[in-house]
Amino acid sequence: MSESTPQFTTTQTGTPVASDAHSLTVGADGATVLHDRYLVEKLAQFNRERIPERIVHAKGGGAFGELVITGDVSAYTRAAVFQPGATSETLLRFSSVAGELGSPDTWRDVRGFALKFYTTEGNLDIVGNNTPVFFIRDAIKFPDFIHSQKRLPGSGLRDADMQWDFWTLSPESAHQVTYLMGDRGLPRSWRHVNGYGSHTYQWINAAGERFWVKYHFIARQGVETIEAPEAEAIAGADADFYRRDLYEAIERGEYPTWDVKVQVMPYDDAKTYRFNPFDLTKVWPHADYPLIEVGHFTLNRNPQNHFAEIEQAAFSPANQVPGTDISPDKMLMARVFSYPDAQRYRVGTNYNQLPVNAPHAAPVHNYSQDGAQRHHFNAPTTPVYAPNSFGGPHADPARAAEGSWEHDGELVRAAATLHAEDGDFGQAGTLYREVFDASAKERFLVTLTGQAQAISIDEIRERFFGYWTNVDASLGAALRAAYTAVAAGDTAADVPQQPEAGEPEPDEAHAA
Ligand code: HDE
Repeated sequence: MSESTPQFTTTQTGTPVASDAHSLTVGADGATVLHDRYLVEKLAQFNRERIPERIVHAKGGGAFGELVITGDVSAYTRAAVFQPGATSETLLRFSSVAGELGSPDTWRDVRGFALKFYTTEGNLDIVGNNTPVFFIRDAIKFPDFIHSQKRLPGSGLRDADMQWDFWTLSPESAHQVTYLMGDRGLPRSWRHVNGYGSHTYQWINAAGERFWVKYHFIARQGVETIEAPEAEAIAGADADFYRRDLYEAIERGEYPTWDVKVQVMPYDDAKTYRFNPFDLTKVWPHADYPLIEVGHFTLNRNPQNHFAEIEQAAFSPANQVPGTDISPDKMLMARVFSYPDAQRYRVGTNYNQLPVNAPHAAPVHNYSQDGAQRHHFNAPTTPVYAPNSFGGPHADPARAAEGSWEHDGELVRAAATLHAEDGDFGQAGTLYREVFDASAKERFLVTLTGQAQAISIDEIRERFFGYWTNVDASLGAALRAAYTAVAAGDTAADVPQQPEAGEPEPDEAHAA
């Protein structure tokens, strides 16, 4: 409790109130009079405490910290945030994808890993997940994908038929679904997940040379996972398990740290690389483009107010800084529109004026004005239009000179087509055969067998077996046998064990 002298309760406009426990009534317990201004204000404010939850990634939590650059990547980017020795205040929000605001943290899901670096050149947001790829490669399917993962319109219930109908009709999903149904779908805590920018982004160095990069955030505390029975028990006992873990760890002074690394692809490689380097369902094998050290960030400060600083936090791939930019990844281009649109709807048109979303280390100079809840405004002497003759802010010629890839027809054509080794199942198979160890493969088979049992429509279940056979033929056979055995009432002991996986493809060193 506060040590200071107790303050009088006031209205929202600072007037001390007569009572916080008794409405203004006729006599001690008579009729309530409508001109009880504080009663009316208190009830009306209460009715408006909720803003629309995020349509995806609704349940989450986060903390603040600091990014420290210990490597030297100045050959690839001029961004001040990534220069040797630079430090930047950081916000990281973790989340699940499909669950609503009150859903259990430990439901099987991909985890959001949304970073905001408050840099001296404006805020840089890297809004990724704990997996390096995604379910689809075209944004037009995103609303459909999310609909299929949420609830049936009639019953309001989640539904395995709907989930697997979408996934088995969208083969590009196989890589990400392999991650999801594997151990990474059940993290031990948010502290024990890696983060990935997932997309290919662009870096531009001081000489204007461009590079393609993929961001990796590697948990120093290690990637740790839990098994389904434990995750289900926790979901019933504590829906906020991950949020509580992160908050209490930071309160204990146990500050989690992630190493920041990048894979760098020379600009022209993109035109001939064996995979389409802008295809979000693919990783770049580390053998092709090894990880380069950039620095690390540590979370060491809990939010003072969860609603103000985490629920209202607005992350967007549109928030880039000089020396970074987006790439011709069509998913990333659609996200540049969608996130600010979602935040204008969810938080309000001036959402970037809220302290958590405003730049903390860079000024704001532009001609936007007014809009609901406008808080910051230009000096009266600043013109409200450009061009002008009165010294108003003007564009940075260095940025205009940077140009970009849009004029490079060969690159845009390369980005527009699938490349030699593009396929929907190759990297999923490599992940299963080369990254999952024997026990992970066992858990994977048990999880998928359970998924097969939850599917009620034979045609979808047949496609389900075909989908996993395309990932790995031996997995598909074991899965069909396991399902058949369980469906026939055999005990788990009779379920065929995981057969030896097929021979791994050469040169498919899958990115961890
Ligand atoms: Fe999101 N996504 N997304 N997403 N996403 C949102 O923005 C969207 C995608 C991710 O902690 C929304 O403010 C589209 C990929 C995270 O606040 C929304 C597409 C990746 C978060 C939205 C994608 C993500 C979001 C909902 C297909 C990882 C939570 C509320 C092109 C690489 C950020 C909001 C936070 C949130 C749109 C796909 C990660 C609706 C259109 C790919 C971590 O705007």
